[in-house]
Amino acid sequence: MKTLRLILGDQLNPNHSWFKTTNDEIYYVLMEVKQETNYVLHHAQKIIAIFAAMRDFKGFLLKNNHHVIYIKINDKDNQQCFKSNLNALLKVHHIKKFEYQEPDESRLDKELKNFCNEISIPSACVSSEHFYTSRDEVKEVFKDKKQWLMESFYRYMRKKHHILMNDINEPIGSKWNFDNENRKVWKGTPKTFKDTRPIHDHSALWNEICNAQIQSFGENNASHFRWPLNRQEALKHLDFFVKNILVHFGDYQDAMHKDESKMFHSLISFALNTKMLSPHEVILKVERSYRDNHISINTAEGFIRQILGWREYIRGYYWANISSLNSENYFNHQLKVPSWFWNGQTQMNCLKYSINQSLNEAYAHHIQRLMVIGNFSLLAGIHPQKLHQWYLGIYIDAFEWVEMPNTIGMSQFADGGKLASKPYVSTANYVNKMSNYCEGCHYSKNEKIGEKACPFNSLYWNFFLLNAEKLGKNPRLGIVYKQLRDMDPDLLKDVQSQARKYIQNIETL
Ligand code: FAD
Ligand code: DLZ
Repeated sequence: MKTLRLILGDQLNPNHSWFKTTNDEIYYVLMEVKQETNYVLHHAQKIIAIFAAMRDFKGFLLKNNHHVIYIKINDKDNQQCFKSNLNALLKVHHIKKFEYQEPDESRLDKELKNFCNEISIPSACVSSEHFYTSRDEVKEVFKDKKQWLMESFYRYMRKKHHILMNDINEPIGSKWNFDNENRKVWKGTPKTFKDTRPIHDHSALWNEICNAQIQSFGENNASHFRWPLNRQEALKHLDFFVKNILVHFGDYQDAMHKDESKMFHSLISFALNTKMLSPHEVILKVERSYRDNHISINTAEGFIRQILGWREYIRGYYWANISSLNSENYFNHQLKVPSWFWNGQTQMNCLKYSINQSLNEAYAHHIQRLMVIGNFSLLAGIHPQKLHQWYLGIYIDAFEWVEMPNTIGMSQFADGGKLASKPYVSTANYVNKMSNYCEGCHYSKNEKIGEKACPFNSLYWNFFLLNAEKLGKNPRLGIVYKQLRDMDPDLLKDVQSQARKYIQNIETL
């Protein structure tokens, strides 16, 4: 039966069972469409990466003798949205059946379900064969639980998939979690690694994107494009990471430095999220490296937890909470995202470095996203969904299923604490401890009040004062509220007025 199979821009998995055999009756379609480039203002590199990777995938399909229909952004018949293009293709090619892989985003999930209900031919949705868990598994694990503790889900996953477990199904090293050993400050040694990712020239593609008048922001780096864009490149990059860099990942996971955007992080999130790499193979490679005595248990466990634990948990959380994630705003924060989030022009060094790096590379590591940019946004009172749009646009790896729970739940506590047991916020002290950002900063990390006082300090205390009703009884915040009770009331008043001044003048910080 003549069948049309849709492949989305983040479904570039050459090992999917769809591609195991060739069939003259099956037509694959990939589309570059403004519907997808324009739902949020995207970083230039994200658009280039998706289009370039989709075009590469077309090459893979053709090489393996599959029929491919590829709609480029400037093709004259491109109607710039999935539905219209699909309807046209069904007619022109006399298609008798339509198939697609489970989308990871609820917007597209609904759209494609509706499309299937509207057409008169049979249709089918198949698994993307990527994740360990189904959409509902995390929800099942936590049924009836108010708080969704990642750690308990992670242990369940370790046992279920027998990862880093001994013969009697106990965790190797007699501990589930070695996080306490992962908090080292980085002072220049061990040396970081030269960027060995491939270099592509995508200037011509960038011209096509510009000709299509797609709006974007950030550096395009088109002529010197550094992201792995197919499975071979991603595997080579992963192998280099596991062999050379991973050994330092655990120790310096939380460290930040002005001259080092990547530290010892893997930079595999784009390849994973577009499904060029599978989470299973990444985890098995890391476990093998531990069993071959190349890395310690704290390193192996720390890295595997990110993918087997956090990544799967975040996805389950997304599908369980999607109906409320779009409106959740526990603290009723209303501030718009300051314009310097798009140009990096702020006098706060930590934000200046983290945002400029994101603009230049479409990448920031977890602690920069959480404990610098997210930390500031929560303390200042930025509207969580507006912030979510910014995060969804700027990072190369940002797809709603993973970005939204991280932003709304983990970083902004906008779900009232379902995902995180306390808000991830800090004063300048934490940023100074984990980075060298405070050196040479316009603001003073040690001051709470005064013209040069670091905004993080007054905003921090102001945040807890303002939200005492919502947070005061949280057992994990007992020390914070005791410190507040012990503070001189006059100092507290000054701190609050300093914070108010900073919030009112957020554009000029
Ligand atoms: P590494 O530090 O090397 O970690 C290895 C892998 O673990 C990552 O590639 C990723 O697949 C997985 N991982 C680690 N932490 C998380 C997490 N919290 N949630 C899900 N997977 C995780 N990650 C995305 O993939 N896309 C996003 O859009 C995204 N948005 C984020 C927004 C905020 C506010 C925060 C706090 C975190 C966000 N993260 C997101 C999680 C994390 O920051 C990135 O996965 C990580 O920085 C990617 O870089 P890396 O590949 O070098 O990761
Ligand atoms: C992010 C993105 C962009 C920028 N462009 C396209 C596109 O033109 N065609 C496409 O199929 N997918 C694109 N994507 C990815 C989707 O927007 C979407 O985020 C994922 O498919 C959801 O899981």
